Amino acid sequence: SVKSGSNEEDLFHGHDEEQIRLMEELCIVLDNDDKPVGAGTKKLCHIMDNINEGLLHRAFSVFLFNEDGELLLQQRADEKITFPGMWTNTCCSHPLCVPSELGITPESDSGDINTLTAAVSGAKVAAQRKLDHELGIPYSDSPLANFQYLTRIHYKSASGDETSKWGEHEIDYILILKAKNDITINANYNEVKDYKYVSADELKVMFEDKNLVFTPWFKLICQTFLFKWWSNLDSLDQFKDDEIHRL
Ligand code: DMA
Ligand code: MN
Repeated sequence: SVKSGSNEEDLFHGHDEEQIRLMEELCIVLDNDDKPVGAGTKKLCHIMDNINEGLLHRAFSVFLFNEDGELLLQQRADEKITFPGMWTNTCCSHPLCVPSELGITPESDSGDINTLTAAVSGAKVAAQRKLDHELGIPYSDSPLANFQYLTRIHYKSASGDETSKWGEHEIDYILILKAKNDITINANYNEVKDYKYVSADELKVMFEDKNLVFTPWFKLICQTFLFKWWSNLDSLDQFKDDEIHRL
């Protein structure tokens, strides 16, 4: 019984028009094993009442490192409906329910939609699109072949306190992008309030600052995997797996 939000006015009250419009995007709805079972609007997929009934969707998280091994962080715009103003990894969003982002091509067999290979290639296409949309990073600075897929993370989190109407429940594809040149950035301030490159030590100092708030998925990834990956950027293949880590 997926709810469309009992009171439309109330759900979107005071929110940004552009961000409300983006809630019409079609996300990929999943079963617990990451198999696509349908399409759901970004709005329906992020309503906590639906999440609490088990609604799950596909997402990706990009970690972009510059040539000095610093990680590009972003602070989410205050206009974001979910997790506004929070610091997080370079870019996150959802592969949409379109062939290129489901990872199917005209040559694909009908069964390919259920393969990890297809899902990974769809996530990379979506990642390239959103690096451009959020940070103005041109496609030439994010060639699909340069994304390294590492693993999947399944997590659930409310946006704000437990009374929050919005939240996340995703299987999140982790993609690493190691820049081979200076990356052009032209931030879209409807998406991103601020951004900065940090070393691992600088990030740890940020975590001590009580004025800064971090997204729950970024904190989970930091607590589990990030620093291991970060100190082995030249040998990331050892961390690649076919698992879904339930965090
Ligand atoms: C959703 O990110 C994806 C993850 C991994 C949390 P988001 O809220 O930034 O998505 P969008 O930019 O599409 O609003
Ligand atoms: Mn989501």
